[in-house]
Amino acid sequence: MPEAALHVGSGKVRELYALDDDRLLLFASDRISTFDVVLTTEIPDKGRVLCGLSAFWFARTDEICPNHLLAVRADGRSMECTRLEMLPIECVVRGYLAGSGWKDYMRTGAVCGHELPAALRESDRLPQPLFTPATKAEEGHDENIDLETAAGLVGADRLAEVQATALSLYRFAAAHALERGIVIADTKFEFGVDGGGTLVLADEAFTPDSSRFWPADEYSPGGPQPSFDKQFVRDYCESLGWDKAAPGPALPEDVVVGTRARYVEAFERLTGIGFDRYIDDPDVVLR
Ligand code: PZK
Repeated sequence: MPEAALHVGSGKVRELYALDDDRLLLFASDRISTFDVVLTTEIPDKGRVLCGLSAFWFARTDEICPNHLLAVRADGRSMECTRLEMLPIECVVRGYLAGSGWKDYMRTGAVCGHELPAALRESDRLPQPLFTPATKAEEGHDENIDLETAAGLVGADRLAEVQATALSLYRFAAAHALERGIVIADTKFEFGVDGGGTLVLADEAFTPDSSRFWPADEYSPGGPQPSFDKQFVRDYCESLGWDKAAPGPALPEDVVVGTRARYVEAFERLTGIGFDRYIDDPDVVLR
């Protein structure tokens, strides 16, 4: 892995290293999580797909918002990034009613303080995309918060900037993805602020780990939708009657191969670039 880099953090499937005072290295492993548990079986090239997709979106959204990407390393799974002061909120945008948004709507008729029309169904497209911030939980699940609470955490002016930026990013990517057969139902951004006070998009962007990707040709609101990337894994785990406690089951070879193919398909559809070309030269997604 990175030479002479200090390990500074772990996500469920990623690692963060310090390169120097100004730069970090974000390493995307091939680990996969399902039902909040990291499985023992890896999906070959999953980390490369996610790193490549993030880099692709960073390159294409630079005019909407500057981002932390400095370089993609030759391994195709490591990003050199600008070190930022991170905002203490998760910036979620929802275009469709799923996950905790659907749960909140069923309970209260609203999502993060946004009142919604009555009689929406699970997975329905929303009248307009919603900015639904959440707290960053050290452990367990992020908690949805209303805009007032979010403003208390980052300031009203910064929140307004983050909301407008997040909605612009989502509209851009969701339209691009839909033309290529993928519904981006929702997505989560993390933003930071650089030394000059400029808002900068950080972390990963529009990957299947930070977003809900649905196959557009199977979209059928009124219930949950299949996941573009993880459905084979979920179906296999459900078929076992696993209690969803760690460590989780090992995956059989056909589930691994099928899941790898779905990640590669997502990459190729969204980027229009052959995955082999990315492996050959990761900078191909930046051009
Ligand atoms: C940062 N994380 C979350 C992600 C992990 C942890 N550009 C940045 N500057 C400063 N801090 C961060 C970033 C970014 N991105 C991100 N924690 C800090 C995280 C992936 C793996 F272990």
